[in-house]
Amino acid sequence: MLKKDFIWGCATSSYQIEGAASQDGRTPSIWDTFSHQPGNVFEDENADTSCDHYHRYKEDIRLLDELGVDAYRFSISWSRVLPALTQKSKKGLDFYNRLVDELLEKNILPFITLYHWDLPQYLQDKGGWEQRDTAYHFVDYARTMFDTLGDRVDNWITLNEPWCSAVLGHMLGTHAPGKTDIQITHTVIHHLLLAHGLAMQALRSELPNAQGGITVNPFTPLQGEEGQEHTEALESYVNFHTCMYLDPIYGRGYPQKHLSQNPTITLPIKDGDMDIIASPTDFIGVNYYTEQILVAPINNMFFAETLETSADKTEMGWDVVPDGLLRQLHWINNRYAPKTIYITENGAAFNDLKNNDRVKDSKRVDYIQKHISKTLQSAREGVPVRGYFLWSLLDNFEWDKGYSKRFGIVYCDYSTLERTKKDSFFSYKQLILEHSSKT
Ligand code: GCO
Repeated sequence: MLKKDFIWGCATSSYQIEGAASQDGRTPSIWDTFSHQPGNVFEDENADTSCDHYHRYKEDIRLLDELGVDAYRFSISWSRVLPALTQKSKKGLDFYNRLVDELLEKNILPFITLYHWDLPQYLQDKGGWEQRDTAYHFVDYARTMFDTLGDRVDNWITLNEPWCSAVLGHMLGTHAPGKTDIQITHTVIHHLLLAHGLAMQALRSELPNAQGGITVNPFTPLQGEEGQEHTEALESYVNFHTCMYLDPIYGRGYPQKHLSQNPTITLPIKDGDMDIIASPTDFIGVNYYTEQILVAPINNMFFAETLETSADKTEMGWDVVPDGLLRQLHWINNRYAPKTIYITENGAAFNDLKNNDRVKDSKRVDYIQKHISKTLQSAREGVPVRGYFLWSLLDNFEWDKGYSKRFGIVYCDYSTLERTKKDSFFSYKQLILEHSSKT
């Protein structure tokens, strides 16, 4: 159990930072396969080495310690610990044992994400998330991790952003496994949510004192123009991109309006599935980066037009909208009344330059400060937000954008792997210090 009312943290994910892609028996994930296929990732980059966190985790934990965080959110590479369907890797499991022990020694709470998009390739070869069996394989893997780390880890996140796995991975094809099929997307959504629910049930039976939840990236855009067509466009958009996940998790089933608007689409629901998916969670993880403004029409890929605004933009081209975080937290709280919300990711990419061992990332300093201020405002206004995890500790492999987008508060020189603390590292440290004394 957490002793503090509000926890401060940093987040990363396995494929984005670990490297050591084929070391100690690790087998490929769908992201290894995808990134090695030409044309999928910016400049055909991959994360074979990335930040080499697998070998440098002690140095990275020292950075977390210096930063003064209460908690560290990281994910497990499934194919590192289970390199084949029925084979456990002692070396792979030992890496996470060492990582957790090192964190605990520094008094940093581990928050583990079980699935941050790196499905083992051997499961993709059997159909991946299109197959119901994958949900059951996920639970076997989750149990392995509960057995291995459950004596020391109390906080578990089943999936990170199932929207990305489903929509980017199976509808838009910009993420692994690179498919573009709307029916498959829906099949995958259901199997991902089933996997989440089954893992929540396994967590309750294996680790009754642990806390569990899921991390989502809700879309709660603003309506750009008055009028019914715009209201309807917004509703359809939110139904497909947000409520498809949160409604079933909170026991409301899938949004019927979305299904009736798209009568050819089917969901592979079996008896009892919706109860499994609605298994109670202890918290919801929210990843927030930006807010969009929408107007009609919605095209056949369920995307509405977003309005160009004059807001400052990050290197991803995303508007900087701190108030959007406040609005989103209230929206979630009003609609679903979760027990606890953690901001499991928030941060920004900017074009950072290193000069004489200094990275002056004043835009990131400002971004972080403003979003934390809105997070704390939401708590004062009654939203049960109990923690903030900055994305990310290190610059890392930003999926299809490769290394071109830097989100870290620590700069990574990818040729030497040297880490340099950016100005935002020191300002976040200061913010943690100031706020921790108050909570
Ligand atoms: C996500 C992922 C992270 C990204 C981060 C920046 O939210 O997309 O969880 O892995 O790197 O969000 O885009």
